[in-house]
This record gives sequence, C-alpha cells and structure tokens, in this order.
Amino acid sequence: MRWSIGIATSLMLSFSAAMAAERWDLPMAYADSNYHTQNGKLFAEAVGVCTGGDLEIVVHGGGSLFKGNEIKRAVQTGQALIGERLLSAHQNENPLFGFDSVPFLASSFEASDRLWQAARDRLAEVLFEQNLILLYAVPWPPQGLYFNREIEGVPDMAGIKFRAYNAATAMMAELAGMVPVQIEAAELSQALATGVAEAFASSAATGYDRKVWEHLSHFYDVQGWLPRNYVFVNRDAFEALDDHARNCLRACALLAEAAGTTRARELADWYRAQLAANGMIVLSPDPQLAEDLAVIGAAMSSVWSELAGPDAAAILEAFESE
Ligand code: PCA
Repeated sequence: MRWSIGIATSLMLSFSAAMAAERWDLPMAYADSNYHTQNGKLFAEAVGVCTGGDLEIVVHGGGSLFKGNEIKRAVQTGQALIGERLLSAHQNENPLFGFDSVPFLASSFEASDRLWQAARDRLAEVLFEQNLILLYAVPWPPQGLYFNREIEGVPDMAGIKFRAYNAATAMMAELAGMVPVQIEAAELSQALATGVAEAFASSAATGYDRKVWEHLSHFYDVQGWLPRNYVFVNRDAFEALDDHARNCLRACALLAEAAGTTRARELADWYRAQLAANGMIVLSPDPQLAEDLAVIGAAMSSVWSELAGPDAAAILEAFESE
C-alpha cells in the first residue's frame, strides 16, 4: 500500500515537474525603446505562445538586470539562462567574435548578411564549447563617427577622447591618434556630458537613443561596418528543456533574426534623419577623411586576419565565394 502511494506520488511529482512553467530572465544592455530590445520582447512573446506558456521569457532592457559587460558570464554560469550582448564586445577573448567589426569589410546590410552566414556556424561551435547555445543575431545600422567639430582628416583627431565599445573601436582610435575609453552605451550620455568622452563610433540608432545632439554636433556617415547583437542560452538549461520547447526557441529565433534585421534596414534612414532633425550636421566624409579611414581599415583588417588565423581565413573565403 505504502509502496503504491509512493509510486503514485512520485509519478505525480514528475508529471508536475514536466508541466511546470519555467521563467527565464533575459538581460539586455540597450535602451528599452531600441529595436533590438523591442524585437527581443516579440521573440519572448512568440516563445511563450509556442510553448503554451511553459517557457516564459522576461526581457530586462537597458542593462537593468546585468550590465552589458556582465551578461555573457551571467548566462555561462547560469545566473541568467538567456541573454543578449554585442558580439564583438568579446573579441579580446577570441578574435573570432570581432568578425563583424573589421572596418569596410562588410558595410551594407546585404554584405553584413553574407558575412554572418559565413561566420555563424563556427561561432555557434565556439559558443557551444563555452556552455552557450547561439540563437540569433541582428545587426546595428552602419557605423559612423560622432564629433564635436568638423573633422577633415585623421590629423584633426589627435588627442580626442574617444568612446570605444570593443577592441576594434579602441584600435581604430589609437591608429587615428585618439585616446580610447571603453564605455557602455547605457553610460554614453553621461560620459559625453562630463567630458570623459568627446567622440565615438556608432550607428545613428545609438546616437538617437542617447540624444547625442545634446553634446555633439557632427555625424560622419562613413558606413564602416555593421556589428551585431546576439541572443544566446545557457547550454545546460537548453538541454534540460523538452524537444518541443527547444524547437520553439529555434523557430522563434529564426523569425526574430529575420524580423530584427528587417527592422534595422527599415529604420536606418529614419535614425539618420532624426539626427539631422535634432540639429546635427550629418555628412559623408570628405575624400581626405575617407582615404585616411580606408588606410586604418586596411591595417585593422590585416591585424584581424592574423589574430583570428584559420577562422578568419575560412570566414573570408566563404564570404567572398558567395
Ligand atoms: N550601437 C552600439 C554598438 C553598435 C551600435 O550601433 C553601441 O554604440 O554600443
């Protein structure tokens, strides 16, 4: 009798464990209103619908749960089970993560998509070894340069304090004779207001989100590269899900990548127009500036190929052959 009650109880327990809804917090580093964050919320909603509420994902934008530079480690160690981060922020750890931040390698949405297809499988392998499952990635609009005055060429940049968001932007600053300082987008406005930074490279999206016109005057639309945010899951947590929930995550990720990328394309011109509408001078670089930046880009491209070795060679070959 006791025995059968014991079995019945454990059956009920395992039944309820299988059905128990899980709640995953999804930390993100960028503004709540930004399209990456909004797209992440739609992804979370879609996963909820697909799993019939068994997997609830709750997005926390603006670095409110973990700051940008804490998110990857938090997910690797299971403090959060899913997260979004700027991929190239990890390029110090492995140069592969910087494939999307090589200036002028892929500077249109179309080229950025091809580069992503060339890199994603290798990236997923490296992440897997780090206890992470790659779900999807969405690009930022093309990167330009923000300054508080007119810049005709690299010599005009000497000594400027330049906000960097990864190793590539720090290297670019150094090659241009500027002084790099690493700052998260969430802290950018404050850094500009206090003079900790006087210039930076980013998309018109981040300039808009941070109301950069309150501090800086010029946006040079150099269209250098399109870095990506990616969304990833703790591998142990992923593997503990049932097949259906895993399929939901994969399917919703495919949709989120397509929807987020489309949104970025649609918004790129609008963001740039907002900078101008708020009083910034938005312009294409003069030939001298373009030439100086091309020289820096070429140097950075060789450094990256060297550092990322066989991974770089495989990615570039796949990219160029498509
Ligand atoms: N915005 C992010 C990264 C690239 C971008 O466009 C930032 O400035 O932090």
